[in-house]
Amino acid sequence: MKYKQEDNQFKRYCVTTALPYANGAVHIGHLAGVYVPADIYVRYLRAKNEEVLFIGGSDEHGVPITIKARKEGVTPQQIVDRYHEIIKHSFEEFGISFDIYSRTSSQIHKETAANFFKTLYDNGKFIEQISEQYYDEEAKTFLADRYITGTCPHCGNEKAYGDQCEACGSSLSPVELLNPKSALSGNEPVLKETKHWYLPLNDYEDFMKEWILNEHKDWKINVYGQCKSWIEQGLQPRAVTRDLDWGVKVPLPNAEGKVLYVWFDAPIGYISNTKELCGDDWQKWWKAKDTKLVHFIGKDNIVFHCIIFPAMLKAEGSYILPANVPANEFLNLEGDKISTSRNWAVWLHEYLEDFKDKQDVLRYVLCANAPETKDNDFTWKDFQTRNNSELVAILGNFVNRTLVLTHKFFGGKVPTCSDLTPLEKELMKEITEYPQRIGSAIENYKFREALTEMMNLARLGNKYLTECEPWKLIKTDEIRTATVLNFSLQICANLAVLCQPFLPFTAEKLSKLLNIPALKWADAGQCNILKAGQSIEKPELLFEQIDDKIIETQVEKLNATKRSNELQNAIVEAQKPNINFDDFSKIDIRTATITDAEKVAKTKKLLKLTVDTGIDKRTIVSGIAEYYEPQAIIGKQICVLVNLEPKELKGIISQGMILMAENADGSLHFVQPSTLIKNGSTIS
Ligand code: B3M
Ligand code: ZN
Repeated sequence: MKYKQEDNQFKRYCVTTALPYANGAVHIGHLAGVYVPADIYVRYLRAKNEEVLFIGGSDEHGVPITIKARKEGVTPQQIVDRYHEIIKHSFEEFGISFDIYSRTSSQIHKETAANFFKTLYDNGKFIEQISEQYYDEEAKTFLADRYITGTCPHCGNEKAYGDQCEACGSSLSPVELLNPKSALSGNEPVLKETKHWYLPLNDYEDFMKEWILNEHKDWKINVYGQCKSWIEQGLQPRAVTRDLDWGVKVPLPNAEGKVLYVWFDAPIGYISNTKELCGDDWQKWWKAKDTKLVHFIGKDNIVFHCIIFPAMLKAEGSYILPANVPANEFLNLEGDKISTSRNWAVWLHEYLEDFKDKQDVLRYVLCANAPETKDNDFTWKDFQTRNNSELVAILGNFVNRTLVLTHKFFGGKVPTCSDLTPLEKELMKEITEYPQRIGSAIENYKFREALTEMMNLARLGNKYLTECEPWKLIKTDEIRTATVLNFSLQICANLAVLCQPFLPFTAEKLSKLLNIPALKWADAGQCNILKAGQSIEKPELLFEQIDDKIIETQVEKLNATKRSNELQNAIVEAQKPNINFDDFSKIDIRTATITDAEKVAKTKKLLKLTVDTGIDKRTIVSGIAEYYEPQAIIGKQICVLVNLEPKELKGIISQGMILMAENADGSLHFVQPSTLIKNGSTIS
């Protein structure tokens, strides 16, 4: 054991969560993977009276942010200002209890990151390397991989990026692209020499083998496995700078146009945010050997937090290393990978709008279904079931029955507990064990298990009520009924403490109903939290049923996204062979107005239309009955091919053809002039 800090030496906890990129909002995948488990962890630690710091913030650098800004014609700063606000606000409302949520475009971060780099540089921890990179001569700038598009050498996709082909999934380097083009000017980029600083990870291989592979067998299997495969493949020097104008400037002379690589500066954001919050007191959170540093992240961030950032900290020399990195796998949505670009997500800020005061329902579902050991799926149906048959039917029901009966039989005062039967004695023993059982699951990052245990206590309460039937007992034995309800109320009080980490809003509500302050973990596990005679508030439901209609609305929202994505991706029909101008001039298209419309009897698709073509009033039979109601289209202006040979359809002579656009899903839509035009005007 050379590097690992021992568990029994920890006096305080520094808990970080991955900094979300400020180029999009936060969705349920982020929440289930990182923020909900981290928040449960710190709320539990606080309830245990531990000294804990909970750090969050936005990651505001990196190329995707500059790309989004260019697309929208605004500055990168405007992009991150917008999303930082949305993210920060939605976390707050959702009850993610950060001690600070700051951002990497702050001055203190720029200084902290630049100083960190400078320290490593001054101590000779980097190597300098010159390499050839693509350069746009018109825009006078080096091109980030994402700014170069070209043909994928593997599958022929013409829109592959310099780092990846999204069609076949292969990762690429920009020089592999055929016909490379700069996204800035559209020109072919040229190769030009550029100097960068590299962290020689290969020098840290032995350290990683010892520290992770030998000493940290306690890390989660998915985390340990990824580290092992990285280390065994051999670590390579990693560039920590980029040619880009958005980021933390490289603090060296002759480094114009160079910034720190976003994955170099972002994790330092944890440190800067600590400084911002704690001032001079920041060091104990990052340098004291008795601080336990824990990074909550998603599985795509493992290498950065387990290998690269620790190598940076090790190179600097005065920092502690993470004691654990409990990364989760991914959460899918209705069977598909969550995707920001395809808008396939449940966005937190939208959830908070659609489900007012239901933060705990989502927190519950995301924890109960957290992708702790494998990818998991979120479905709205499951969301509904977990709400209705677990939160409402188990936890809510138990508390409500207890409160209602206390009011009914004992005027809303905690009744006196008299002689305990073996049933209560057994129950009491069980209750004592819950805080420790739940706590140890949380300490081992088994949040699903912890939540199940908490719910088991509510199940126990329900079973107890069902067995004792106080609503019958009251007729024969008031003293015994008092004991049963006292006991049930004590279980409610225990739940108010033990559900705090998972369901903080509910815990608060329940404590208010019971007239108790927010209690500490150590207060749980006992059956005398409530004193006989103390009054409790009028019952109020902790949770309400979510009915089918609400779920259908959400499912429909997703279906609409799916349809719109399908339209975007649909293949466009190939162009027909060329015609000459003479061919074209034979076509006579005019503006016209529909003056009458009716269904053609015994057909599904046909409408018989009367149209005013400006030349005459005529009949046209059109195959649009599946898309338009006759009454709804009278008065519409349309375009008509008027010199098409008449044709008989179902016994009606049709004189011309209405121009329709066919959407990718096969639906037909009128082609209309953009403003009202005199009927009979030519279209050319
Ligand atoms: N912003 C990547 C991500 O959101 C990155 C995390 C930074 S943590 C220092 O997946
Ligand atoms: Zn490809």
